[in-house]
Amino acid sequence: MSEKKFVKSLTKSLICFTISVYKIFNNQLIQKKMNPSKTNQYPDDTINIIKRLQSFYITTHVRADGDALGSEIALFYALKQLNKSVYITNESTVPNIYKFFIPPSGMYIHPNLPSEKPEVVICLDCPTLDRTGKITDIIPKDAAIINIDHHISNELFGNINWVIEDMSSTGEMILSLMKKMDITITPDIATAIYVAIVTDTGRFTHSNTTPEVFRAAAFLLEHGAKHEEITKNVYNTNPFNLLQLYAQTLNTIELHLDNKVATVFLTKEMMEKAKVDPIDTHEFADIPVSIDGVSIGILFRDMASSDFVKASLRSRNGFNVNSIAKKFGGGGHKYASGCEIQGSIKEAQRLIIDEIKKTLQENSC
Ligand SMILES: [Mn+2]
Repeated sequence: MSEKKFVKSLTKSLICFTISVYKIFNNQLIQKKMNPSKTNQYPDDTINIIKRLQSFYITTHVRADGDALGSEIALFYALKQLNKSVYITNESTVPNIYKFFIPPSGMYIHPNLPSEKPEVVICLDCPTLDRTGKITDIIPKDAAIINIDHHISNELFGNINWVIEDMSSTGEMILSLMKKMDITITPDIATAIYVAIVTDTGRFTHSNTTPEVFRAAAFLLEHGAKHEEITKNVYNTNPFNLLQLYAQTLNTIELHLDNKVATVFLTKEMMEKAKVDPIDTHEFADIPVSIDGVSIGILFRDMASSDFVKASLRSRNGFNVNSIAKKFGGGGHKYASGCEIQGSIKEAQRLIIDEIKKTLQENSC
């Protein structure tokens, strides 16, 4: 090697080394600066990180729903607009009803993963880091974690935590972030955020349907949200076997505690016979609480790959189901929460009803 070539290669190595040291130092600085036990009311720190750093993963909770996917996809397009390197990495497959709006590339489902490692991981709609499932294991140690969420049970696990409980959806938060960052709201972004809002408010029926929600929805329609396509795909493309399973689930309805609590079951056998993916049964949880006079509704579903039962709780009339779910290691929102209990559906039902009974008695004292 000539002296000139040697000097050139030495200089190149030195530059690379300096950049690496800077990156590590920079990320550690970000991680140190943020107090992990604090939540921010404003997205300013999030905006700073997005502006300063270049490579991002976006992720969400297992069994991603409309809000999770809509928020991820909207933020993905926004970061692309800013010429960032960005990938969506999720544990769970996308439910059929949401496939119509996923980006043509850049979305990875575990164990498929992008080869590029991120400087920042943005967790959306995810109350704990564990809820990202297998994605937890692929987060690089030196990556900064931004936690954006509206769950009351959020554990503030990020280096930055932008968590606002009284937001209708994570999608509504992402929209306000984009407005602050002057992102152009394209029809793709508007569609994704509309899906997030319409699903997390139960088609504008849950108690989180604020005037601000309608303003956001109107704004999104003005910016090209594909309203008819969303309605058709999310609500009006029920496969026949899914509706048959829905009918069977309805047949399992039971009333408890002076008809204040209603339960439905979804067993492994029912799902196998109907050939329905559990991920497509998410809406079934809304059945029992819709009964006149009922304040708490619960769907108990056998989990496919374990001996656990997933309980999805819904409530109204002020009853807090987050506190019930928390007693079994779960959580969520005041009016919609979930937890996983080992054993049979009948055992899980008895445990949860006993817990609700205790809470009702305490409250009436
Ligand atoms: Mn949500």
